[in-house]
Amino acid sequence: MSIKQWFQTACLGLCGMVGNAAGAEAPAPFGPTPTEQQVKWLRMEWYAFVHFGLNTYTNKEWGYGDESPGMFNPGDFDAEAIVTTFKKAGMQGMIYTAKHHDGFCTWPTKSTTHNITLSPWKNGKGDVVKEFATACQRHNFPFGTYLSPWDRNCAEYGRAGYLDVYYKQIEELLTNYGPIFEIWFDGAMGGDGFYGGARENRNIGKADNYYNYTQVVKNIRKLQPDCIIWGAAERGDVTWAGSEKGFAKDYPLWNIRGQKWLSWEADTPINRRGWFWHPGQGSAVKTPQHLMEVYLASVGRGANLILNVAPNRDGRLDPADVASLQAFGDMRTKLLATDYALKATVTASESRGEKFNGSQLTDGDIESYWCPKDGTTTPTAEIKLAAPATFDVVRLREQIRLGQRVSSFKVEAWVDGAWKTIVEPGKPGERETRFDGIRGGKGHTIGNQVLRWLPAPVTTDRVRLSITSAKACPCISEFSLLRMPSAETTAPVEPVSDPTVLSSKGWKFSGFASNLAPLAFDGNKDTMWQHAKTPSHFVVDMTKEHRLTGFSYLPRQDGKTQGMTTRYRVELSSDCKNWKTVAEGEFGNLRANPVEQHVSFPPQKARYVRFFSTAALDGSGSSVAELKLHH
Ligand code: FUL
Repeated sequence: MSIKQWFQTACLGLCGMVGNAAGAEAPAPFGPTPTEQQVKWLRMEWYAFVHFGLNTYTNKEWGYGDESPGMFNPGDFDAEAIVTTFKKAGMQGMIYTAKHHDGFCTWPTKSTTHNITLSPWKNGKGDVVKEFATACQRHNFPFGTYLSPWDRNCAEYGRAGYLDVYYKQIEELLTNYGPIFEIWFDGAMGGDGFYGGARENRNIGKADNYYNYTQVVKNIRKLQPDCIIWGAAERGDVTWAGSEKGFAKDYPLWNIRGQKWLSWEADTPINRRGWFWHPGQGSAVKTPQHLMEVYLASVGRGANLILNVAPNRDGRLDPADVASLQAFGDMRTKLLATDYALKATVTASESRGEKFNGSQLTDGDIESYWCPKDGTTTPTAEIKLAAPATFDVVRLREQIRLGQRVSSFKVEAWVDGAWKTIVEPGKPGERETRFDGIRGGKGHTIGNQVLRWLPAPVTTDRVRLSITSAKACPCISEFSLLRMPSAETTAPVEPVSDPTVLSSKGWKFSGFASNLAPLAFDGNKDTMWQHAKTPSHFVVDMTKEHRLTGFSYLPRQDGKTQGMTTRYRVELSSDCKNWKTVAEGEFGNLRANPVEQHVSFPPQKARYVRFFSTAALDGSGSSVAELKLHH
């Protein structure tokens, strides 16, 4: 190297350093920031939930706690097949219900005898948790576990003695099965149950006090510091996104609670019948298109999605669920496969130095980010594509390691010689709830990522991003332009026929509020039979004898829970005098998931049906939105 070259190189290096020192320092973090584990977790986006236990065999969503372990016998269970199905669909992990509210432990726990050692499966030597954990490890697929705090089997539930049992269960699951990426503590707490034979109602008061979640969190951190803790009265890392429909609460979505970073997880079953597998559920599977909306309303708002796919009584996934999962998975993979903004040239209104300039938006590196100087909260960036492209989804990501900052943004496209707004900036106070704004939604918060599906595809080679409000200088790591795959590219899901429903034409009604009883048979989910008392009942006269095999019940659908029937009894008669009970039980989990419930009973002939609402939610009153009698 000549002296001149050496001097030039040294000068460039020095100037670079000076440049860096003057303007290229990273901004200080703003507000609460996520832990490394939370960052990693958010980047997983979506994973499977697997509800599989005694309820799989009883057609129930919530077992009472007195079910026999003898029923659990999944002759064809294949954890490997389940894990590879999830992986193939693009899921990033799975969480298994090691124990649901019925208290049955699907691993050979030392904490209670109500466990899998009493099941005929593998002659009492089976361990579902182990089989899933091993298959996951083999496929490098993160494994997590759900352990219901509410235990309707345990005699000690509601007293101090149960805590030893519960803590022991947590310890076993976090010690014997390798790394657990997430542990789930359910929110359903206390109520009636078997409780070792007491068959009574047990109220635990404030869950946080009873379970001592501060202690639980401490114990978990000691055993597995990398494990994400769901729930635990918000003492953990992640909280429930507030529905069991898969949408993340409201949008805008902030990951901030006071001084703490708290992320959101939206949960939903792929099948409308519930979290556990139910006979004949095939036709109730959600379509790939619907799952895409769920994805946009959860991951697309900055949360994670946990999608339940339940094994059947053989221990296999339902083919209808698998078809829809795979079709949605393919759709998602295609959506994310081509980013038309990748490597596009970016001219930003401002940046705090080269390391933070506009091109960081389109470099495909999730860690680098574009950031203006401190104090600038409304910068803009023009993105020039190498060639015109057609897209209809815009994705943005913030560098969340530095905190969540952006409250609203706008995107424009250069169309026919002018800037046209394609994502309107959100205004303060506006909210998208449920599935609102899935198409044509506004630009509010970003967080880990936001996906905005435009009302129609746009073709252009120039796009402009404007941050319209932020709490501190925005740090935007990625800007992408994507194309939603068309619905035709997805595999069709074979419909499986529902049980045959009797026509209610000409039927007569008596009993309480019998003038409203026809509303439970009118095919209109928005009208209902209701009566101010519980228990209550009405009588159906089908005017002639039918062979009945079961019924389905749709709880009230108006968003209210008061008077929602949660316990029922069905009696049949041929003469309206002598009655025989054919079905009796509980509709579990209606508060969180008020979906249609199906009950079968041994076929019986009858002309009269008496439906009893024996318990209901939230005070007195009984209601039924729809009742269908099956033959
Ligand atoms: C709810 C439970 O009550 C349901 O049965 C299900 O496990 C769901 C994921 O959480 O709170």
